[in-house]
Order: sequence, then structure tokens, then C-alpha cells
Amino acid sequence: MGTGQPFPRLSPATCVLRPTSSAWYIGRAMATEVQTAKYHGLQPGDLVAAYRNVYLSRRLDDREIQLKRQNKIYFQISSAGHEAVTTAAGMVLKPGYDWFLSYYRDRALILQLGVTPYEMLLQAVGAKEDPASAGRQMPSHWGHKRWNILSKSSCTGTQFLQAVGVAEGGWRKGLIPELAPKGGFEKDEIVLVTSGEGQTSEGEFWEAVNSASNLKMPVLFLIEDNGYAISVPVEVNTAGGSISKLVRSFPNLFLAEIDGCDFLESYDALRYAAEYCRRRQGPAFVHAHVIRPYSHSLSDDETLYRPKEEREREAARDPVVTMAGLLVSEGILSEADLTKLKAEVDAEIDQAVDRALAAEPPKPESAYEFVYSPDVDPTSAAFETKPSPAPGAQPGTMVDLINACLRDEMKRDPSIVVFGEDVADASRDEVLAECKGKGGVFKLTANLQRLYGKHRVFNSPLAEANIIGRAIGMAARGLKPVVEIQFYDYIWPAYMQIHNELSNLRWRSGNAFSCPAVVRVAVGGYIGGGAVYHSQSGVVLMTHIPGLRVVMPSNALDANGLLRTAIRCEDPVLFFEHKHLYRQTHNKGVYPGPDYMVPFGKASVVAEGSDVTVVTYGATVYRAWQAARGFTEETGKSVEILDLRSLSPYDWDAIARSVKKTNRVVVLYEDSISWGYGAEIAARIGSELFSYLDAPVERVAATDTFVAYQPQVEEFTLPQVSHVRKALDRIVAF
Ligand SMILES: Cc1ncc(C[n+]2csc(CCOP(=O)(O)OP(=O)(O)O)c2C)c(N)n1
Ligand SMILES: [Mg+2]
Repeated sequence: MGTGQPFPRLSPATCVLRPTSSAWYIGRAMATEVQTAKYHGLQPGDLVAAYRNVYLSRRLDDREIQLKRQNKIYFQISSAGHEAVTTAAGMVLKPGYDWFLSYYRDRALILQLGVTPYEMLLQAVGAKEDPASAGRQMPSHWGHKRWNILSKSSCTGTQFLQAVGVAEGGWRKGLIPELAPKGGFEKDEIVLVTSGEGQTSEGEFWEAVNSASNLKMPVLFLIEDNGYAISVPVEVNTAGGSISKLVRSFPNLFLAEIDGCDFLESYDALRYAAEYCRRRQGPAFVHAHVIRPYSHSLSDDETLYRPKEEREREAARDPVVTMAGLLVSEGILSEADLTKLKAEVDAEIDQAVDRALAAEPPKPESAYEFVYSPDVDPTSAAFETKPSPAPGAQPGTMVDLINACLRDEMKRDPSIVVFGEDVADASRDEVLAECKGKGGVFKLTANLQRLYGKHRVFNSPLAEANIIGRAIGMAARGLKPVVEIQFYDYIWPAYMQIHNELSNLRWRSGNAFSCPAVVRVAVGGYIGGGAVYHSQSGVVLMTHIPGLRVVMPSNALDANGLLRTAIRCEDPVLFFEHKHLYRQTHNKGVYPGPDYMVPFGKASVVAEGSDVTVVTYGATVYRAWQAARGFTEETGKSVEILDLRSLSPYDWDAIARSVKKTNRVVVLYEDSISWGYGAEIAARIGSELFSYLDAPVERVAATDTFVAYQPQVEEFTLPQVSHVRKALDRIVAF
């Protein structure tokens, strides 16, 4: 059905199944069964329907382009040239049964799955009723709850790991005995993830193919290779210019390289690929060569970097033309039938445009909706319970009480899965008969695998984006991932997933999807030898992100109660655990029972006082307390210390109440002083409580440097008791 323009293929065969894998045999068996059937078993009516979908997709793009030029919509990116293979994918996969993580050039796929032109245009005009995003995302950023199309962001490549997580969500539900009977997954469901060839250069692509192959996840990777990533040609992005050549050695991976402009060839290969995934033989990879007849988007002009001759050559493969040609040459449709079909499609689009242009826009203040769960409020009294310690129980460390919380919560809720680097007791679980088990580099997850099994507690590859990306996919499927990032210093490969995905899935999908995962992170300095890469504490990089809840306990009891709140709430939570506080004696607590919760956004008053307030959190709480003790002994003045506990949201009321009482305030934080967490608190006190202040707001924080290995230099860098004391002296003398 295409003109077969030359492009590098894996072999002359249409669909190459690696002979070493069992896919070869599935492919062969199916081939003898169905390949004799004309059109791979499709009826003429199916071909007409496929063509109609391709044409509809193209005309919708053309209409959007017109609307953009008329300034009636605000952005346009087309799917032109990709319609044949994506229509085929939509026919092979099952909407509302399989799952879809689909990028912006998939209009034809999304139409085929059941989303209507009107619904698509609602996104283009930014309407309140836009089912993909409630007017929040650009057009062609697909998402639809009913059809299992998970909201896609604009970030190239973030979909791959999420797709593995989505597949894993269904798979693990089936393996957890308490969850399996409840359903929420299909035994042979598969996950389709699509992308352009350019995005396969993102590291996360390789992480995803690695994990999907390793875990044999039913993920169908469809790479729509149009030869360009905006203006960058494929050979610049991909070594050797062919992504399918590069992925060939992944185990368990079905592989096909096809002409994605050829509908029948695409349908055939995708059928095999899907069947391979349904039979749980592993992931599949379909490398489809397509064309891009329009520029990258309406903001791009491809004539700046593509010669005319190349564009003309491509035009000969345009599926809108070649599919119509085939229908006529096969005698399925006459020219008159074609004209009629096109007129019907155009009329359908006209109607949809008229309706969409009349659709109501969202109210401006709706921007605040769905930043967090509208149903469960972790700052509410429902999350405030009293500890019920057993009589005579001995105090435990922060490590003990966090571990106890994980243990209790995993018992209560079988949907909780724990993973990360080194968190399992032992990946090869047979060794546990002889060995004690690791359970985390700081032992926070010790014995959880022993208690709950390797399907609920497991090691990830050494790849932080992998942990968060997969957690997002699993959380979107209704599991509750409580993952560990071993050191905050190494969270940065996952920052894209945290900042642009974890935080805003709910908001950007207009509350259709959410991913309430808990990310536990070991953070902070005062280690004595932790140096640059085991001491970081720039939590402001997380508190700055709307949609995330961010907490940092200073003692064992709060850690237990806040972690339980984190797990039971419906928002994504960054749970900071200060390494230096893990095993101190001053912050021990008695196990408070399996239902103890501390609400978010409620500070604790560590010491009451009337002369000066210290606002702080984490490891500096104890330092504030030490400084205050000496200060009070020597001056007779008292210090009120607020431990914020929860950094986003934070307890402004408690701060205001205290500052109004003491009229003097020190903001103490371990972050670098400039642009650090306390800078916001100090600024707000300065602007909202100015008339109550008898002295300038003091900030005590770390230097604007890195933390050194040599302890004397580390000590200089981080805020110490002596620094707090000097600030207290200064401020009361003002
Ligand atoms: C992480 C990230 N980097 C850059 C961009 C800007 N950008 C959007 S699409 C694109 C090119 C993608 O090319 P390809 O994957 O080949 O898909 P195609 O548009 O060709 O279908 C770029 C660079 C982005 N959206 N996200
Ligand atoms: Mg491309």
C-alpha cells in the first residue's frame, strides 16, 4: 500500500522476527494461518474504514492549521504522514482494555481508539470540557480516561518508563494474591508506547527498553521514524541512522522494521507484535518508517533545512494518496465513492469545529483546581491521630520507626510496592535462607521483602529516572509505590520525571489521572566526610514544584506519623529523611501503633518562648534547641522554636502566631542561604508581618558553596549551634 521508497531495513523481509526468539515461531505459525488471506484477513470494508480514519486525521490537521492561522486556536502540531501505521495500531489494539502512552503525532491512532474530532478540537480551543486536559495542555497532547489513554506531557521521552510502569502495574496486581481477585487489569492487556525516532536518544528510552526486556513486560514500542527531530536528521540522533539496528540485542524483544506508510504492512507487523506481547513473551519493538509532509509544527518552517527534491520524493509515499489509490485499483471504491467519503468527513469536521468554537473556556481561577486531590486533604483533622504506644515500649530510632511504618502500612494495604536501589533484602531471594539481607543502604526497608515477598519489595536498576518513571506508571494503575532514592545527591536524573510528570499528572489531565507515589529520599549533611555528593539538602528544588507535598521530619515519631500520612494521602509526596538524624539518640520515639498520623502543614512547637522565634526543620531543629538552651541560661530570654515538619504546604499560621508574639525571628535552614528554602519564609514574614517586627528577619543557613569532605570545612559550611547563638544575640540586641 506504499510506494516502498528505499530506507535501510533489517533485512529484505517485510517483518523480521529474530530467529533465536520464540517470536519467530509465533510469527511463522500465524503467517501460514493468515497470510494467505487477502489483506491479512481484513475485509474490504475494514480498508475503507482505515482510509476514512487516515483521511479524517489529515483533514482535522488541515482544519486546525487553518484555525491557527485565523488565531482561533493557539498552537498546532500535525500527525501528517504518520496516519497509516497509527491507524493500524488503533485497529490492532483494544481501547479501554489495553493502555496507551501516545505522543503528539498520533491523531490517527487516537481517533481510531474512539476519541472524536470534537473532543480533539476542544483541546485545540482550550475548552473547559476538553477531556484530555480541561484546556491545560497544548493540542495533540492526548489523554482519555475512558479509552485508557494516559495523559502525555510535552516532554520527549518521559513516556517510555511510564509505559513500563503501567504494564508492570497490571502485571504486579496479578501477582499479589490479595489484589489479583479484585481485578483492574486484563490477563493479556498490553501497553502501546509511541514516539518519534529523535526521542529514542533520550537516556530514559534505553532505561525503558532495558527494564521492559529484563522483566518481559508487555510493552509495544512503536517508533515512528520520519527522519527528523524538528530539523535534526536521524543520523545525527542515532548512531548508524537506524534505531532498530541498535536495539537488536535486547533479550526477549520482538523486532520488526516496516514501512509505516504502508497500511497493510503496518497492520501485519503490529498484529504479530501485539500477539507476542499478549502471550507474555516479552516486549515488542516496531520501527516504522514514515514521512513528515508538513513542518515539525506551525512554529517551524522545514524549507529552511529540507531541500525541495527530498520533500517531493517523500510525497510519493503519502498514505492519504496511496491508500486511496489502492482502494480504487482494487475495485473497493470508485472515484465517486471516494469523493462522497471525503465530503462526509469534511462535513463532520465542519460540525465539530462549529461546536468546539462555541465551547465554554475554563474560568481563570480554575488554575487552582486539581493541583492536589480534591477528595483527600492530608492537612485535615482526619490525619491527626494520637499515638498509642504499648505499655513499657522502648524508644526506637528514626530508622526503626520508619521501617515500622512501612511494615504496618504494607500489611494494611496490599497495593503498596517498595522499590529502589538496594531496598530488597536480596534480589536472589533463595540466599535469604543463609544471609540476613540488605534492606537498604541505611536499612530502612529491612525485612520488608521477607514479610511481603519479592513482587512487592524489589530492587530497581541503578537508574533514578527508572524508579520514578515506573512509579508514575504503577501509581496511575492504582498501585501505591513507596520508592526510595538512595541519596538526594543522585535524584537529578529523575528530576524531569518528578518536576514535569509526577507533580502534575492530575492537574494536566483535569483530574482524570493521578500518580500518588511516595518518594523517600535520604538527604542532608553533618555526616563528617559526606562531602559534595552525600550531603546535599537543596530541598527548595522540590518545594518550588506545585503538586508535590514535601515533608522532612526531625524526629522518629514525626517520621512515623508523617510517612503514614504520605502513604494514605492521594498526592505525590517527597519524603525527606535526614541521614544524620537516622540514628541519633536525642530524637528517638516510642512506636505509636499502626494508625498514627501527623497531618501535613502543621508545625510543631519544640520550645515555647516569648522573646524570639526560630523557624526551622530537619537537622537544624536540634541545633536551634541547643543554641536556645545556652542563650536562655545566659540572657534569661526565651526562644520559641517551630519545627515546620512539613515544607510544602508549610504552617504559615504557626509562624505568624509566633512572630506576632515574639516580634523577632530567625529563619534557620540547611540549604544554601541564597534562594534557599528559608528565603521564601523570610520574605513572607517581611512583607506580611512587617508591622509586628522589632528587628530585621535573620537568616542562618549554609554557605553558598558545596559541602567539603574535610570535617572542619564541612562544619564551616553548614549552620552550627554557634551561628544560631550569634543570630539570637544579634537580634535581641537590635
Ligand atoms: C525533553 C524535551 N526536549 C526537547 C523538546 C522540544 N522538542 C519537541 S518535539 C522535538 C523533536 C522530536 O522529534 P522526534 O522524536 O523524531 O518526533 P517527531 O516530531 O519527528 O515525530 C523536540 C526537540 C521537548 N519537547 N522535550
Ligand atoms: Mg522524527
